Amino acid sequence: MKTALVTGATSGFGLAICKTLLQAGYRVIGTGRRGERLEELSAQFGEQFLPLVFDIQDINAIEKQLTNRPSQWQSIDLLVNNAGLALGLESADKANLNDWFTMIDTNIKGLVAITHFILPEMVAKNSGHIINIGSIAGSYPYPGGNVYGGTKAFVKQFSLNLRADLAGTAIRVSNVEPGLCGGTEFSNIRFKGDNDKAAKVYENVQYVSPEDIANIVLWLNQQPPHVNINRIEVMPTAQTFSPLAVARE
Ligand code: NDP
Ligand code: 8X3
Repeated sequence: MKTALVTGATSGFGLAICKTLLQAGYRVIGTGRRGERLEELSAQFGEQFLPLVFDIQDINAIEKQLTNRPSQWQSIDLLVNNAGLALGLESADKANLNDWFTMIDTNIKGLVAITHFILPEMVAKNSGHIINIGSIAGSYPYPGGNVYGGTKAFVKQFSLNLRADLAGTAIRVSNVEPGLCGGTEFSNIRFKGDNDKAAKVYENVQYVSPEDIANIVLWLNQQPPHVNINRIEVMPTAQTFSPLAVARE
């Protein structure tokens, strides 16, 4: 039986990934700040689920929680670095600096801290798979994407550079790069509780669901051990490209 560690398990993609992996027979460690939600999930999922409560921005808390996890949960086969957020959609000159720092601390520093903790264990047993949740925002710039897109570009390049460092090992690394996805709290958080504004993002469009992303994560890990999907970019069929903007005089 495989053991997965999924960050950001309290909602959205992370919650769907936990459910899908549990249904597929994995044991799952789910993390997040909202302990009550994790306790509810623990009651729902039973002993195949281990909740760990910590803020991924807090390096000491990460180390403490992961070091103290029960012995039967020590060996991780699949790490899903999913916890993350966007804050604001203002242009760079109007953006809030603390929002930028929070995105960097969560999407970059939190992700690398978890990876730095778990990776040596995987190298020691020469097996494991790290699946990072990036974004199309890491490849395609858009107005107001500034630091959020920058953090996801980091996640993409970090994923590829991990592959380089892991040459000759059996450890796999994949970066999932979703586009417009609904059914999560992403936009509610981006727009700081303005739920009407958040709802408009998903109006009259068939978006990609958390279950779609969870199925992709499972599929990536179910590939034969010699197959590593480096990057996978996922958009709803309804989302596509536009011409570059030109400011005319
Ligand atoms: P949600 O807001 O629904 O879920 C985010 C999860 O991250 C929550 O479980 C939250 O847990 C956790 N999290 C956020 N900050 C912290 C923190 N400081 N410490 C610990 N956990 C934290 O969003 P999504 O499911 O949509 O997003 C998941 C990932 O997918 C993110 O990395 C996002 O950037 C990415 N993504 C989302 C897309 C979308 O359109 N929805 C598209 C492309 C990528 P808690 O609040 O309990 O701490
Ligand atoms: C979330 C997708 O396009 O809002 O990463 O940046 S987008």
